[in-house]
Amino acid sequence: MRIDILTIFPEMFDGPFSHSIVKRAKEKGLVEIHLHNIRDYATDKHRRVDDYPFGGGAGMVMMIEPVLNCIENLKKDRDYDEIIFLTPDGQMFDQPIANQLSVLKNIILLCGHYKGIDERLREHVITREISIGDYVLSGGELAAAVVTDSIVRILPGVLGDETSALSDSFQDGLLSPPVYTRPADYKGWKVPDILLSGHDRKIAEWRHEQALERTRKRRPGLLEDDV
Ligand code: 6GU
Repeated sequence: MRIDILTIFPEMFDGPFSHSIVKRAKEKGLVEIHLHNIRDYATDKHRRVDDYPFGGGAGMVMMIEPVLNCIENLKKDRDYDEIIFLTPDGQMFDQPIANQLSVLKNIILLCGHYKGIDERLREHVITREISIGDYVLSGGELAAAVVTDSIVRILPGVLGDETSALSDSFQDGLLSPPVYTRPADYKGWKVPDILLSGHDRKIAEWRHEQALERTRKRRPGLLEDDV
């Protein structure tokens, strides 16, 4: 899979993509992540990427031309399955959307800034709009990093233990059950006996019950179908 990220702050991605699972996925050649500085596609001598809103008001608006130049340049070399704009008024991101995106070949993630981007880009160029939650970030970069991480970790071959992504919270619509490691007794804080029993079927049943119970208590909405 190939992910092209369009941003005015490419350095913001140095951290999240240089460690852990995303780093390993890149090294294994399972994902290519390309960062593009929108400012490099500005057309005037000041390398301007934003301008005042028509009709007045506070805040600046990202201009069509630098963004579109960058996208058109990428489209010369390959077709894109989705051109995604990260924005707080987009569709709420969740595990099913991460799963959908993870089967695509080429996607673009556009990070917005200022008051937003010229609406005509949204009408004519953007194919999908995603928000990562009901709060406002300074820009789309952190959201793009979140979306990228969630996609990359479920790409086939990325996780060593092929089943471990499947047992994630949300992957079966439930929260994950509690987990424990050594010691079995920490100063009187004991691990549930069932986990030490060696009885695989009973352990699986216990984990499923715990997952259900935890979901019922913390996120009952997840148990109602399609709400
Ligand atoms: Cl995608 N962008 C910004 N700026 N803020 C957000 C967001 C995105 N998702 C939640 N808050």
